[in-house]
Amino acid sequence: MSSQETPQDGEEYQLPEERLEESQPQCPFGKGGGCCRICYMGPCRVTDGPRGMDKGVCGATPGTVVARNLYREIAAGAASHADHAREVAEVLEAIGEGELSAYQVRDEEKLRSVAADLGLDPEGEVQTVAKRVAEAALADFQEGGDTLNWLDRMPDEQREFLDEQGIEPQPSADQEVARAMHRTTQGNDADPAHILQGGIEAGLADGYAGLTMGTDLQDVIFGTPQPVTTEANLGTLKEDHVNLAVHGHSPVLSEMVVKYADELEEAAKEAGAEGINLVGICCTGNELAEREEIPLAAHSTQAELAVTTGALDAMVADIQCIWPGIGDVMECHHTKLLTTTDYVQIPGAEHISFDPETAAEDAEEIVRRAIAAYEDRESRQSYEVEIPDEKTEAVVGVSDDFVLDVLSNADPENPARPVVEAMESGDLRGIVGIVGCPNPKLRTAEMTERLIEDLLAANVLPVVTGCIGHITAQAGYLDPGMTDELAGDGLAEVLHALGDAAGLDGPLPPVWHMGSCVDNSRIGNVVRALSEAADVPTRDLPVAASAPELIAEKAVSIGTWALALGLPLHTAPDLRIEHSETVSEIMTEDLEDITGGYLIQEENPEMAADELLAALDDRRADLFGEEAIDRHEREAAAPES
Ligand code: BF8
Repeated sequence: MSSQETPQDGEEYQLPEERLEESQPQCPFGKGGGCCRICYMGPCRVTDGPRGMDKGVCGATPGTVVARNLYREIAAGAASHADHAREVAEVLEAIGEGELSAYQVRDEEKLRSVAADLGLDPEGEVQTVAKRVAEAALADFQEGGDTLNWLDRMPDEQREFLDEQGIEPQPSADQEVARAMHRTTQGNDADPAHILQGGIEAGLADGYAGLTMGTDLQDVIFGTPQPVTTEANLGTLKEDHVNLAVHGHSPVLSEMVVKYADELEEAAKEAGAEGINLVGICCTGNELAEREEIPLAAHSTQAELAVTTGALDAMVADIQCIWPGIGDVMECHHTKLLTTTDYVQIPGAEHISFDPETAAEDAEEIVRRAIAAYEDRESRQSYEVEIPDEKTEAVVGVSDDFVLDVLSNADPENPARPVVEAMESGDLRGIVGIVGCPNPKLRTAEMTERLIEDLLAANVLPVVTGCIGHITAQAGYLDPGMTDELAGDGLAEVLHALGDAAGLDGPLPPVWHMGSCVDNSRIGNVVRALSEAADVPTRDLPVAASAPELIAEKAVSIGTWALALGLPLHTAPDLRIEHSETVSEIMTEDLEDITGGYLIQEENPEMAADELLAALDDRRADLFGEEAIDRHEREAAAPES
């Protein structure tokens, strides 16, 4: 079944900023979390504030309603990542069974190390180990286990700490999501604190049976990234090439497109083009950039803009963050939108069902469609191509494996030592994982750029993923040539020392690109390694997380996972909790006693940076004593001799 809802002749399309403007004023009850529409006696608008009901028709309080809504957001995010990870696990299982010729194990060492960390036998034929690991992964989506296997990838100490509070996800990620939906139906779980505990458990299921499993298995099949240099922004499109953009999330599709774009280069030339220019959008862009050096053309909010250049011949998409508005823009250009996942179809798109078993044929068909669209562009009487002259260089693929290798080179006895010493001296005031999306509500104010520049100047290292990877690449923050300009003196020293330890000619870039949103697991792995090597619980490390422009439910579940690891979490826009004082208090205060993490909400970038710095300094003071806190401030204030 499909529908035709794209603009007809003469109608105009709008871009995200225009649609945002038209959506004003947005519903305050939706925004504050007090809109309950889970039963048909409502919708009810409940709030602890002055205007609204203090209970729904069923008697649900603002605490119940707000907590249920938040829990459902977290569960939706967990479902997205878990489904993504499951599909990669199915590919690994087929590799293990010798049933897929298009895919192989590219990183055998990673396969064996993941197997060992899961308590599986890492020895034997590659195919046998692959099957073993895939079975353990798929068991995390089935009934009957005692616990999620991938929780073994969690820091042990924090796992035990949460266990003591009775926090543990269901033994199957699917069961976790189903339980979340069931628990939050009308007339079920009504205690806000208890509901939020469920949310934390769903965040853990996301973090391990979603993010970590996804990254682990993608690294095994497609290779573990090492730093490489690529380019970013719409200036990476080339007028005289077949421009094919890959949009979505899973390398199972995009890696195959890379292969066939290469193989069909001659066919593109026969069609009159100079070649095929493959570029990446949103997270699949990050996946291809870090493994294949493919340019990062656009983040999700810019995907429609890429079409308006008139240079893009085809955009192929799989899952998640493919805005339906793209179909409208395509109608007004020659660009072909190709969807490939059977459960994701978009009005205005052509659907080519992609199946790992027929990956080669499907990918070839996709690339041939792009070449045909180029020929269509060329055959038109007139068409306008306007590619912005915007392009930057970016070092991407600063993976956890790379970082931990560099630290081991610097001090083989105790890899955490250089980091802990720099944290104590204040040369490295902390690390902030800056993750998530480009929200048009905050994009015009450059929320992310301003936050990051303030943190860098204060000697905080930002590590980034997802569309923040695109924003920082476009801003030049992934260029090692910017290290001395952007980083405070202490941080610059650390980045130079690590560059030396990595055997590079210069420093590491001021901001580290760790990959896609699924690759937030890489940040989790670095936190785990630091915690274990330094023997400091994750909830005591000067590490925080921020989603400064969050859009997706996936970003909410990733943030909840960070809270479960005991990290302070900053978000902008505010999470939808304003209408319940109880929920606001739990998330911003009480949670610290339960997981170690707590929520900071701030939409002003400079104030957000200050709050994050205060959170990091609190942890440094607890770890190293008050005197460690303001060394740099004292030095700056000292009279020159
Ligand atoms: O998963 S950062 S807009 S692309 S949700 Fe989506 Fe947000 Fe981009 Fe990747 Ni992540």
